[in-house]
Amino acid sequence: MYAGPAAAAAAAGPPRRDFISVTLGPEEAVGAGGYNNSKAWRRRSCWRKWKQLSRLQRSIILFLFAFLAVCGVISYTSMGEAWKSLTNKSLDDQRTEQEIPGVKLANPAVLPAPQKADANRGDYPELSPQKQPNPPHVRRGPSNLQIKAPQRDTRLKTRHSTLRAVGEPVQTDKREKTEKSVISWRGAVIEPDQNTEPPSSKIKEPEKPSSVETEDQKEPVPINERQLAVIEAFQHAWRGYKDFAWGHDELKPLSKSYSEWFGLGLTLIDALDTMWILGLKEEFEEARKWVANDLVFDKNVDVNLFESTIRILGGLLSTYHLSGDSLFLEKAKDIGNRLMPAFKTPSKIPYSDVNIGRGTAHPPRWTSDSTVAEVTSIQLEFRELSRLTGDEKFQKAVDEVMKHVHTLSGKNDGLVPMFINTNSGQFTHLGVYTLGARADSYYEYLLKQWIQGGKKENELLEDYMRAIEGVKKHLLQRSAPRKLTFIGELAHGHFSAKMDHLVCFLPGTLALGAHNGLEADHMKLAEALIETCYQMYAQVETGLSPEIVHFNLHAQKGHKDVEIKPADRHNLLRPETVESLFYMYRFTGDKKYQDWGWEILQNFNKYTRVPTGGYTSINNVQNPSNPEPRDKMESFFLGETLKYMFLLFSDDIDLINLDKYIFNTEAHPLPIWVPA
Ligand code: DMJ
Repeated sequence: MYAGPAAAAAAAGPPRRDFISVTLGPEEAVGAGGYNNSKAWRRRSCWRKWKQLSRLQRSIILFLFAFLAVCGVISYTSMGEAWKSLTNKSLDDQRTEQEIPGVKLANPAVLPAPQKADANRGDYPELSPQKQPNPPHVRRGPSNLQIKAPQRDTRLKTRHSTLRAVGEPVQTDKREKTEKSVISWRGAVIEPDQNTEPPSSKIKEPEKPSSVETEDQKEPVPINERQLAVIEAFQHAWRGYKDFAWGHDELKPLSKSYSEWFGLGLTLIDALDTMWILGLKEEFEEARKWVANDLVFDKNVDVNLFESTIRILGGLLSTYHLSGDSLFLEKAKDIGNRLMPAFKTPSKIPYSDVNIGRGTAHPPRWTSDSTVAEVTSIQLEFRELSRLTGDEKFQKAVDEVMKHVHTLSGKNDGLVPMFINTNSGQFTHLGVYTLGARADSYYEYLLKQWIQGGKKENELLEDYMRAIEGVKKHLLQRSAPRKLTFIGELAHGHFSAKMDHLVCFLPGTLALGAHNGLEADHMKLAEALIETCYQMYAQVETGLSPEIVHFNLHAQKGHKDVEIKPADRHNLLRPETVESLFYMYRFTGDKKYQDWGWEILQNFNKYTRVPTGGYTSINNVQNPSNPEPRDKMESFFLGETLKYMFLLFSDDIDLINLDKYIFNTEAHPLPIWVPA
């Protein structure tokens, strides 16, 4: 029917291999004024028009087409990403909802893809990048808990509700639900991700949850009455912080306001992993939102390297490990990078202060010294950051400090002075030795780094063992009348019977060392010292320890072992004794340690609890009728004191298993790289 055009085309020469010959038939109709919208006609007419255009016009059109094509490709890619993340999120939501009915995990279960390790990582033997953690709830957990309902004592539930809801109607169902979710949620996740692979191995993609590993399931240990009391105390403290200090560093519970130190929400960050461990899902979710939306490190602010490392970096890293939520790792990387300028000193001994917005660092205004405990107690955190990111610079910087301090003269049988110069790299103010402020956590981190790294770094162990011998030789004494073993101080050859409450970390550290195979007499010493630390509470009118005590060396009628000077009788809600009680109970199972901790908690409730929310430091532990509240709740009360209380009262050795985790000096658990 439409042969005409085909014939014309044939006459014009060899037919072009195109569709025109077949489909151009309706052209006549067009010529007759009929409507023709066939594809072929449109193509040919376009082609004709194209030919009629000038070269310039054609170039412009081609350029426009190219431009539009590029735009199209770009927007397609970014929409794809957005779509993917939306889809992932909803999948995660579905997954968590499925695994614990009615309980939505705070952990979004999307695990991070850590940065690639530097090419030369092989030069650095201790560094081994982290294998991506399995989403925690795959290992132990929710599905299991659904099958076997946790055994719980109904009496305890009732007590919990009384504590939580004074003046509120009792709602048994709601209460039961809350408690169930608390147990499931927390019990599901406390497994560290350790990596024993050689450092050269590549960082792996996150493993997708496939099935529950049945061998790792176990009956959850029910929360007991004392733990519930800790949860109640935490919630009371948190309420004060939330109402009056949200997003600020510290709560001032009496004036119902806050104080700022770094302006980085210190209490909130310090408390994150405590909430996780206590199973406080709602509080955790809310705090997580603040971290996601409001925590900004790009600020023109000077922060103390040590404090921000142990509280912020440590808190973010441990929360990342417990929750598997990559938000916390991203934030940890950010603050870790911003702290690095501190190490740019002539000696590589870091400055005390860093401006995290400007990237500058400096010592305190009055000196070029740094504190020994500060520069030697940032290692667990920076080493872990290197392992997670594959970026060796963090570990390199802090290892260099330890190696340098290892070689320094000025020690006394392993005991170190309190200051070190950032220019010369030498100890200063020689001749004064303490296990209290400014030196304490040097000793703690020697042992803990050795454990963290799989007990291979012998210099750390040597320094630790030597130091404990130094303690025994120079600082150990017994008081009168009760012959309490205590640790004093040495100043230019003179012994002083002064002991900071801070020193009470030592029994716990000694016990941890003994548990890890060090000499049994370390455990004996730990037992003697923890008794002393307890007496620092028990012998005081409020049952709370002062900041510093002086021990009597000679019996005097009417005098106890512990003397307190007026300037030292404050209590800052510190954790060290409770921390050591926790280690002692874990390793001995002796219930007296739990009972001692319980007494301490009750006395905190009696003398430091502010009815409108929060707890406060007090000025006078010797005056029960007026302990003189100071109007400040330190972040470590939530980060450490209450966390260690909760763990002390627990009979579940897997609730932060000490063969798998090592606590930093702010009570943030980090994985042991090669578990025992
Ligand atoms: C905490 O910040 C840390 O435990 C540090 O090591 C010592 N001081 C406080 C708690 O007392």
